[in-house]
Amino acid sequence: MPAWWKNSVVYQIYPRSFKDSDGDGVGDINGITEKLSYLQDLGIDIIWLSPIYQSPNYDNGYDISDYYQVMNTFGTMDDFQHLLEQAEQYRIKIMMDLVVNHTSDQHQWFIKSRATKDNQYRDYYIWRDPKPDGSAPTNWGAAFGGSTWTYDQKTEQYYLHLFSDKQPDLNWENPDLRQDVYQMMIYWLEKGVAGFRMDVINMISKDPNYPDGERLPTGFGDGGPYYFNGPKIHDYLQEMHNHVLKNYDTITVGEMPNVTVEQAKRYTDIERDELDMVFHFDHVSLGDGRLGKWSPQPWKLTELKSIFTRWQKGLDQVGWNSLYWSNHDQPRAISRFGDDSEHYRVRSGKMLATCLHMLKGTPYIYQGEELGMTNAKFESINDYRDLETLNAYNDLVNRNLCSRAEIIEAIQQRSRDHARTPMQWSNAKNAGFTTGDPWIAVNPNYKTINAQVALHDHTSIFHYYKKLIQLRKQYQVIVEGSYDILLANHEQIYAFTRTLANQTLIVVCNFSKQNITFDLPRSFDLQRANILISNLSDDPLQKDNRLIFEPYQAIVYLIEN
Ligand code: TEU
Repeated sequence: MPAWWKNSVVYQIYPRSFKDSDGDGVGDINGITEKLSYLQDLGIDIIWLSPIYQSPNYDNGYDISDYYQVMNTFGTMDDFQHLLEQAEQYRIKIMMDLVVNHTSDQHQWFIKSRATKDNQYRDYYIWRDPKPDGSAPTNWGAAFGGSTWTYDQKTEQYYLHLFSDKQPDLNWENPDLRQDVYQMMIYWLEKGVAGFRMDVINMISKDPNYPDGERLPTGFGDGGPYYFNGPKIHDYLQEMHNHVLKNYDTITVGEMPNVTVEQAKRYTDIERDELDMVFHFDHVSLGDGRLGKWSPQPWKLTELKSIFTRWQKGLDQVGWNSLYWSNHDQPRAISRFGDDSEHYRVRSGKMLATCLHMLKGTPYIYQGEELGMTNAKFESINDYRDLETLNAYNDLVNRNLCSRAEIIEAIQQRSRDHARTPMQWSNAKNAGFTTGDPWIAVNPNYKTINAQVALHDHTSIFHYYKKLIQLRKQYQVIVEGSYDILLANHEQIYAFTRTLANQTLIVVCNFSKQNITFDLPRSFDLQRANILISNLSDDPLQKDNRLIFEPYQAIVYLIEN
């Protein structure tokens, strides 16, 4: 019997933008509780809750100042306990977001650490002397711009921060720090949470020599080889398993930028007692240019298919895949991989859902994906809130690395804020998200794209996701079937099979705006096939397995031998 999380579907909630119950313009925990019946109707099994801990919200909760307190804006610990209890009534589990590569600079640990050079918390963080010329210990660039080091006048040392200067990296070499993290995890598991999504967990082990990296187009050095998948990462994860996770029936997923399939096999091999699955970034990095996501380039379907095939085949016998198109850091899936025009938004949204949910692994639905929410067409930089976006807008132009027009174009495609506009519940003011002033503008298309419309339209993306989730519960071939690619070199059609015992699924998705004629191998007798799900009503089958697919058409055939 496969582990329970292998045939589950996870729904990610970014609490700040999900539902505001008290009119302060920011989503909160009681707003989530209000919407549990909606999530039960969709059919999801697990909620991944982005951080709800105390935070100054410099990075919207990914900068934690107290792991044991609920963020005041989101509510109280009693509100969270009530959410847990209500979710259990709906048979929905809740996994927390574990952010332990760094804390907020307002965490008590860091306040004490930076006070003097010889207190017990000094080594909870990573302090280094300046180079002889007074410069930073390494030439590494931070994810949110600038150097990864900030000089502290009081103790005359630099501290490391791979993200922003308000997110100092924790020193996992320190066993006392690790024990404090494990105790905190136990605290939340004892409350009844089902597990953790672990934020950039493959960055917690750094090369102790802190060497300079190769120079990048940004002007900084590439520190990646010295902090991604570092020397002690497996020791730390196995220690975490032995001190905490082995005592609970948890789900764990490690967010891992720059992880390869081979490394993921080690992280998720059940025999190694580390994690259940990982989030890789290979597909969401498609088209990244010399400035990464801020210089987006065209991408080809054959590249996407090659990535999915590498991960499907690589983890088929050892480990397990997570499956996602978007999350709180990524643009909206339909705008990124589909077609958010009025004509093709719904159809391409269903096509993307078909493709992802028929792959082998645990699917993750990001809030609003089931409604076909799209990128916001913000015209002004003043509409954006995300520090990563705002830092890029200022830094890249000020350092003449791109023009103002180029960075605006890139932001309109890739800003994290596209995933963070308020959930669109109805055509009421502010899309029914808040009775107050929303912390970020609502996407103007909420009048027509919202849950109220979707629930009453049996042809909506919502009901299509609902059916995909039901199929997963009904057909074990979707959960366990082995994957093989078809038409690998086709630039418009993504076709693959899933096989288990005498059942074969043939999944066919047209990722293009064109009518496409193509032939499937005659070894599959499509005349005998049943159509499990389709995003259009018409049958594309001509004679001798010749198919004519309309733009963004998707079909899943089931053949039973
Ligand atoms: O993101 C990790 C990460 O790699 C980010 O650089 C993210 O992928 C990038 O912003 C995409 O362009 C995690 C969290 O998901 C993110 O929200 C946090 O800001 C970040 O870590 C720091 O905690």
